[in-house]
Amino acid sequence: MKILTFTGSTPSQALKKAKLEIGDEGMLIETKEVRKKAFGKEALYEIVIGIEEDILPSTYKKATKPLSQQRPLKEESQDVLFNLSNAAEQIAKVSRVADDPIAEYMTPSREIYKQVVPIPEPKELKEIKSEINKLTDKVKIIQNMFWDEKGPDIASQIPAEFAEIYRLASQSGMNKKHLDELMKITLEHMPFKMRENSVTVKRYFQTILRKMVPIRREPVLSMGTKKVIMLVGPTGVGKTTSIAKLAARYSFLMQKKYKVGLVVLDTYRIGAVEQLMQYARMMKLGIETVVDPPEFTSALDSLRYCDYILIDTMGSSPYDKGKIEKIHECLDANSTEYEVEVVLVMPSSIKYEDLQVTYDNFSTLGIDSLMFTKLDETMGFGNIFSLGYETKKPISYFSVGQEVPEDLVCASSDFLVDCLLNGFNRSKV
Ligand SMILES: Nc1nc2c(ncn2[C@@H]2O[C@H](COP(=O)(O)OP(=O)(O)OP(=O)(O)O)[C@@H](O)[C@H]2O)c(=O)[nH]1
Ligand SMILES: [Mg+2]
Repeated sequence: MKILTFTGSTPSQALKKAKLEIGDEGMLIETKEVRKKAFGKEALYEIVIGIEEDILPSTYKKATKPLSQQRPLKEESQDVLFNLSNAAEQIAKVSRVADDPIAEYMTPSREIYKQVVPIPEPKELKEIKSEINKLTDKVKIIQNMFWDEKGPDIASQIPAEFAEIYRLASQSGMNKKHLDELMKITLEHMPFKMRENSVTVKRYFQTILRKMVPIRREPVLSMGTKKVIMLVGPTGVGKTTSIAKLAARYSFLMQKKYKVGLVVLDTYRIGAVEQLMQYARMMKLGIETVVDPPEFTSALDSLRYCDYILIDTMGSSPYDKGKIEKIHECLDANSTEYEVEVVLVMPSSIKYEDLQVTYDNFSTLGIDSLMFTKLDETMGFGNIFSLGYETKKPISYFSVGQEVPEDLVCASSDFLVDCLLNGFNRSKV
């Protein structure tokens, strides 16, 4: 790989010069401020670009003579182009003759700055120059905002243009390890051309985010097939409300109207059955209650005429192994031919570590998919990404409010990415 440096009064100007000289294929390795803007003198920035020798333009190859044969730099130009591997020796020489290598670097008479590279600057470039400069400045401000607070990890290695999305994602509650992995993938695969500004970087990052989390498409039931769905999860997360929303969706809101039946396992708590009974009455749905596990099979059998059977369970603290065990016993007692799809319902308003503990405790039930509730009550959505990414379990639905049936959304990666980058917006539901 050839290591080349380019200079300019702004980083974007230096980058433009690099692109004119060697095209889009290079990799930006470093940007540094060589000289601050001073009275009467422009600032000077240097960027270091690495490029595979075989893709280095042939015209460029010819233009770069060995340093010892290059012409001296013209006084009026600060455009310096040299090959770092050869320059290593030269830098050693410079440091022997000067205390301040940067000052020497700027001295035209030194051997190291031999070639002036004429940089044609088309009119269009001039026109977009000021826009790019403004953008670069903004990005630099953001970069500085978080660079200071991070240690020497990936955050300090990522280019300035990534600062905005890095900050957004890290403030979203995404697990740090996942975020770093994501940034690494983005950095490795993002075409050099897209790195120019934070808009294209964000667009690319969105694509990667979309692929991060598995999503379960809502199935279309073929003739004669049935679906039995059980919602499990901690207390008060919205299981019963979600059962009511799903029941309304399958019965009335889809193109095909399905027959829906309900089962309540939560018979220990006063009011639990009554809550679902009310919805069942309103929607004229069959409902069965189960007190002991052996009754589970007969409850499913009595709803044999239904296309969808939705099972509400008692809310249990993730640490309450007894209640989870009771649900397990019901599943074990199922002697019908129906497979029960177990959906773990969790609120999006708790942090990733708590989601993980919840998942671990309920995982003994064999979780098939995830449902997140209360998206309307949170600002960060990175925890959802992290749990989906870590468990590889598909997300089936989102609950976005208390209203039955409207506050239910079929999961989609576009919706989730939009929530992460722009926040939850009811009008987009
Ligand atoms: N803001 C908001 N509130 C919700 C959402 N889903 C449910 N709720 C509310 O959360 C509260 C608890 O809902 P339930 O459906 O009873 O929760 P549960 O998981 O069945 O609770 P237990 O049966 O006690 O475990 C109710 O006040 C619901 O209206 C949601 O997506 N957003
Ligand atoms: Mg309930």
